[in-house]
Amino acid sequence: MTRYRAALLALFTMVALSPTTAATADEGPEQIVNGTFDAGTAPWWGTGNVTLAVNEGRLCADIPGGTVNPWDVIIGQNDIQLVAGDTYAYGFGASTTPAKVGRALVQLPVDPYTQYLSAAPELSVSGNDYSYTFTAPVSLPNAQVAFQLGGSAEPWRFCLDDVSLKGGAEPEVYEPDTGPRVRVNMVGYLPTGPKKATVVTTATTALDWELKNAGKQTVARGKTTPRGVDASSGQNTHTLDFGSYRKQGKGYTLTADGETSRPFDIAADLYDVLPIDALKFYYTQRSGIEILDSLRPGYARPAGHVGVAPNQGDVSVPCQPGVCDYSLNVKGGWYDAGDHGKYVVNGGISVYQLMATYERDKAAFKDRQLNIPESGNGKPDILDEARWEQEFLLSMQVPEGKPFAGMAHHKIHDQNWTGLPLLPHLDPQLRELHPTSTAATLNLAATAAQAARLFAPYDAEFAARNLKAARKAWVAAKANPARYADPNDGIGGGAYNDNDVSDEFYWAAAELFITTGEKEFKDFVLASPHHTGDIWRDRGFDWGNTAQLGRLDLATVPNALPDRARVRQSVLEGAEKYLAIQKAHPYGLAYNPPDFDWGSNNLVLNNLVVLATAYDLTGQEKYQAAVREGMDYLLGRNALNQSYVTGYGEVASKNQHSRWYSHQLDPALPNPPKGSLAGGPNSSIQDPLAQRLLQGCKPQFCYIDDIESWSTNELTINWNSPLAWVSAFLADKSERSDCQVRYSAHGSGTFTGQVAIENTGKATVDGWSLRWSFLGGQRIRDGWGATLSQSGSVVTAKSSGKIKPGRSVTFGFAATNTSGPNPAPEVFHLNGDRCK
Ligand code: 9MR
Repeated sequence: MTRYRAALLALFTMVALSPTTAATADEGPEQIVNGTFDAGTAPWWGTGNVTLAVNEGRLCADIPGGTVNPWDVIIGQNDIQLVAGDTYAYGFGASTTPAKVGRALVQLPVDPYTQYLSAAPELSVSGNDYSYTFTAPVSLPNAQVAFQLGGSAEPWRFCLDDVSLKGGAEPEVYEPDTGPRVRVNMVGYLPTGPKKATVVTTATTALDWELKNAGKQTVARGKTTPRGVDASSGQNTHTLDFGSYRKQGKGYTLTADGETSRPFDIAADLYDVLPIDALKFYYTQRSGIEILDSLRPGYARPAGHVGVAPNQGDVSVPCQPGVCDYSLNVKGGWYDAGDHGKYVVNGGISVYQLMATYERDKAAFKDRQLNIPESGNGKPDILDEARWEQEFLLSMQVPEGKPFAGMAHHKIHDQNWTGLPLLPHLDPQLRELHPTSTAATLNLAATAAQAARLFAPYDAEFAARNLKAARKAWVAAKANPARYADPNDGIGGGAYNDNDVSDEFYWAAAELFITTGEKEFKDFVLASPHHTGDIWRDRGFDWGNTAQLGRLDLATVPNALPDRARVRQSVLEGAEKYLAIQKAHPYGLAYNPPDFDWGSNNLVLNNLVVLATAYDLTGQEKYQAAVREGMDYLLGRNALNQSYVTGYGEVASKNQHSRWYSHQLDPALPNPPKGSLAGGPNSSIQDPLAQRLLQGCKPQFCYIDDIESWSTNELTINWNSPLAWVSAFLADKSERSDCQVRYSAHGSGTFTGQVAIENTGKATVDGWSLRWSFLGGQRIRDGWGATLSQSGSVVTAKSSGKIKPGRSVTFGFAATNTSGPNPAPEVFHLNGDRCK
């Protein structure tokens, strides 16, 4: 804080805008947050053309020249409470180089921007203090203090300090409504899964708990376990475990310490619909296509960015000035989040995770599941949805003959940030391609290689196009290994900058190797530090940390890597780490850094992906239990006692930051669709609303379900993708199937195989069909003990025989393997259900 003592006298010469004495108002409470800039620049904001910084205790900014209107450059603070009839004293200190006349306003933050105070301070180089009084004509929860500084031909510098607005009522202190102190997964629990809850209490010794059914009868009871103060919430906690109760039913509640939890179910089909909803999310994120009411009632909107005014994109999008001399048709894809930007790095991990969800359990994903325009085309809807994005990623590749051919442009988005709400087809901003980056190019290489193998059975042309693009991207990335996205390129869209792309290289090489089996990629994978290093960060993987994607695929997707057993073992090491974090956490969170990251919910989920993969690799119950318990946090067992998935649980996020699901701002618009994940607690609270309301928050409390809180409450394509992956794992009916398969193969070139199916269940299997995929190009030639057929990579063995409980049947085959590795299939389905 500094003062402009030299000009103290000026204070008495300022114009008082109302006859009321400043002294009366001066006694009122302070309404401005951080008017001294002792706590940095937050929650002050500036228009996109100014950068706010604290300099010697003052807020200073270089004001650009060449603007026309005063409001072309603004520095302000929002959400100031005014009380009608109350008189306010408003003051600040300011200096400029050179001298200027500014505009100081207290106003309505939206059209018609009614001004309650409007002054034109003469700003000087030596600095002055300014003060005014005014009487508020209306009561308002969200008035705006604004300094309008535009309209100058020449650039100049503005410094501000000691902004104060005194008067009115005590500013509201935000207290989240956290409901009953017994915290449960409000959706419910799986009958055979863990069932834990967290109690917030001052008690330090064990408490009694009771489980009641919907009829209020007590069906189980026990004692809590005191867990002490939880660092992520600052709360004293106990946990309680009712896992031995397994009876299915609706409307259970838990009571402890005189508090009764919100109701929940115990049901085997608890997660059957969540993966579908999580995947349906992508259709309404689509750019370049009309969203049909018949497919998503209440969500219809015209196609966004198809070159129809007022849109300026995306059919022929130029580069930013000086970046390239061509335009690209980059229509389509998904909007990244609540903005209209489309970013290759983030699109990459999102589409990867959709394809990985499919690749993990192909039989679970079918045509007509997602109610999308492609439903009914005979292909799994999840692949159709993934293709919508993959086609966009392909379109971002620099064409032959141009500089950086084969590289991918990092992103395409608006020239300037737009306000909310704004439906995609109404966005009037110029759209621009930003420079190519190595990270984007490797995201393209990885996902295109993955798409090549997954689309092969459905569309050979698309598969081939992807493989070609992947190879080109790989060569281009190797030739340009350090073209990094500019961290300052964040106007009108996110920067998505990342200066370490060694992990993207590893991921791309892994996907290319799995798909092609080629030596170049194998050698690259084996030599990469990410192949053997401890990549299992406490904070989880995400768009900027992608080595884990390569490692997980090398462990789970059949391939002939020489050290594959070690790779698989390494996933278990990661899982053990997350298991230990979860065990120590009174909310059962497998994520617990001292500060929570932007989009923490997706990191929570990605740690669960590692745990789930460990279960897929070993079948060990502890890993499955950890995934199930981990999901409890997202659905209500947390400090805020709320679900972060729209439409799931009695109290759930519904106001995520989005320009088209802006119901909170315009009742005519919808809330986000059921199954939309909110980013979740973010300790850094970068947006002004969170900065105003959540200052000093403990990690779990750094969240607010308000559309303005873009740093804690956005929705994105890369956050819903792990939700789809994990919920598909939870919905997996494989544990309901009772078979175990042993597969062995001998020889190369022409080889023979033997398959034994054991009925591990209690009922006789009367007639059977066993299905698997040959992913190394193997072809069945002959079979015995069953009738074998093959379509593409999918092999089916059929028999009309019986398999009694506890008994096995064995059959064999001869097959050819013309080139490369001969990976053993690892996933088998008996009569449609996945075997263990
Ligand atoms: O998810 C991104 C997060 O990891 C970064 O820390 C943050 C700041 O760069 O940006 C987040 O991504 C946002 C992107 O920049 C623009 N679209 C919305 C994304 C989610 O908030």
